Amino acid sequence: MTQEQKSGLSRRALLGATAGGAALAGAVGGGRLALTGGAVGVGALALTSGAALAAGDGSVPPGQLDTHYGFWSSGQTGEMRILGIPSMRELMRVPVFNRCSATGWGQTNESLRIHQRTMTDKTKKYLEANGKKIHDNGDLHHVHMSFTDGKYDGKYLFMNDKANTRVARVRVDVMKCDAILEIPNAKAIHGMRPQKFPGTKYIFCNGEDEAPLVNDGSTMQDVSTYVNLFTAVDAEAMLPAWQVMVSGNLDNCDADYEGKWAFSTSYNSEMGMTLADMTASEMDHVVIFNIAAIEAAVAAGEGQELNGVRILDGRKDAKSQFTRYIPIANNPHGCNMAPDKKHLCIGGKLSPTVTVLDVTKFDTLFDSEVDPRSVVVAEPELGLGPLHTAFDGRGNAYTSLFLDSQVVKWNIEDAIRAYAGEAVDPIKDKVDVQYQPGHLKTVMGETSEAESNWLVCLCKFSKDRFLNVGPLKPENDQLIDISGDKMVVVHDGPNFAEPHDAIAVAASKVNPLSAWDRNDPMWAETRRQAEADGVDLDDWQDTVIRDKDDPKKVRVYMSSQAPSFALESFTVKEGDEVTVIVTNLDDIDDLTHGFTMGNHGVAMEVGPLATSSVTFTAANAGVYWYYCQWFCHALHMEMRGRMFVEPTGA
Ligand code: RUQ
Ligand code: CUA
Ligand code: CA
Repeated sequence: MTQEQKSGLSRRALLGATAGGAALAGAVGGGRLALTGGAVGVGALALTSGAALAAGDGSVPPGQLDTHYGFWSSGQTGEMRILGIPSMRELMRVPVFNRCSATGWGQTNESLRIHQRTMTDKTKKYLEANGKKIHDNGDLHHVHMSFTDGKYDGKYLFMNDKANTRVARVRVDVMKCDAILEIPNAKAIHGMRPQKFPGTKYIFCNGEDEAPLVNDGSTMQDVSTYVNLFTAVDAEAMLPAWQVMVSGNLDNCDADYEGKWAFSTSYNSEMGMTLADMTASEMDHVVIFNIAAIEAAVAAGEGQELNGVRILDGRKDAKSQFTRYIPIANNPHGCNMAPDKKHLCIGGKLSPTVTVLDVTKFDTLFDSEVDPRSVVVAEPELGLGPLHTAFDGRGNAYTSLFLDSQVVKWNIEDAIRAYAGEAVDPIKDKVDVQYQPGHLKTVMGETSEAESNWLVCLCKFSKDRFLNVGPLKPENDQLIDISGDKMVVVHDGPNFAEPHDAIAVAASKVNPLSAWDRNDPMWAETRRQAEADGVDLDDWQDTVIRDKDDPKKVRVYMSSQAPSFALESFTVKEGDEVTVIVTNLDDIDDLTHGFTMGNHGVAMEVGPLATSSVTFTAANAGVYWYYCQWFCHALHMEMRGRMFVEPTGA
């Protein structure tokens, strides 16, 4: 609770931006924000200054820790970000689908192996033709944590890349990406969710874009050959488990709390190829996937195998037991399972409604010829452009209204009573957000342990909320206090492209290490090579090895210990393929070194007790300095050495 809210004066009222009602709303929310002594003492007059307002928003005092981790996707930036909640302080960026200058992600041999592990032949051919090793962009929409028994288990974070049809995994213990899977056959993985119960055996992945199943140019114009695929990924192996062909495309998805179903929205049931065609029909649908029926058919070898994955036909015409289609109005979008383990909420997008489905009734859809809409138990009209829904632990839902630029709080049970004919208004509150919200998340709200304290609302536009930084504006992650009857926006958080989605996890669930295990699987292959070269990575070393079979290849092993590298210089020849392997022998908390080779476009992070390696060709004779680019010591600037590249023939 900020000082201005305590005193009943909202920031907006002070700035004269909106009507007085907002000021009253400001006085109601719960007092969860820790107050600094300074904030308490600030007088009403001082509130008009920017500094006083900022102090009021700094909800977690310096030196104190947040109560929750926020894991943010970054959309087209392609990385995962970690923020503290409620302070909204950015704590870390974890490169995944992007190229990172600071850490060398996308350049180190360890990261290249992760990128290339499941690359399809088509992608390899494309990259080779374009002189590239990997796709170094991505469109990371959704981050979700692995589950055990419907609760976050703190083991993995999974995320999608819509741009290049991939899914990645981040290990929570080290907060690094350890697996990237390019999903064959499907196109554009958009919605992505881990199975909630009994645990995350599968990651469910929606293919959004339609294309011929065998996309080899033979049937490009014949849209009747286009399909969309729903993919289940084995979460441990990070390999595809099975795929189901569907009617229409797939947008967002979620899973139930019994391990029986997965569900996906489809905005293009029309299979249209133009905007007009995609929005032509009154109704689109939600697809229900019957996991047990699919697993049985896969085990029995039904369907077809393509590029190593078994594909079942779950399209409407196939009349299988794999899927059911529930008609939903007009281009639905969000797909959110409530923590009551019963209700699934579908955002109407072009329809002002959220459709509530009772997942405990889904069995009936497969038993007999029932009306598929019989599982709809509520359909409250909430406002314009409902996209996503979040939940608290008190039976309330919070839906983002993109067109209205609002968050609407409504009660699920009241919506069900209203749908049954009772005269009850399910809408409890609405709050303006700035501006055009997409995703929104409550703390632990996509698990059975939903809390009722904070809501983060990820706004697609900030417009006039921040200093102008040019034609490209930041976006705006807002923090909303939902502890009281009224929602209160308490914090604006400018964010670079794009705060697409986020989850908020209690800090007790997340327990990362402070130094690497020396035998971490991340550099198993590097260690194998070191062993073959007779190098002990656990010892202080300074070894230059020329490959016996391929004398153009040179491996340079060195350790780093603040403030020096074990090698003050090394010598190679023009044209050599040089691999530099650096082991950080400093086991002190927060002592990261780096290795940057001047004028070679080469830089990597070497964390405490980590081993990192990078390969480049020494193309020009001369002297080149390498240095440590992570500040590590008073003599950090002196942590450098020379590479001598001898002219060819020398
Ligand atoms: S979808 S703004 Cu990519 Cu998450 Cu709804
Ligand atoms: Cu080592 Cu800076
Ligand atoms: Ca449609």
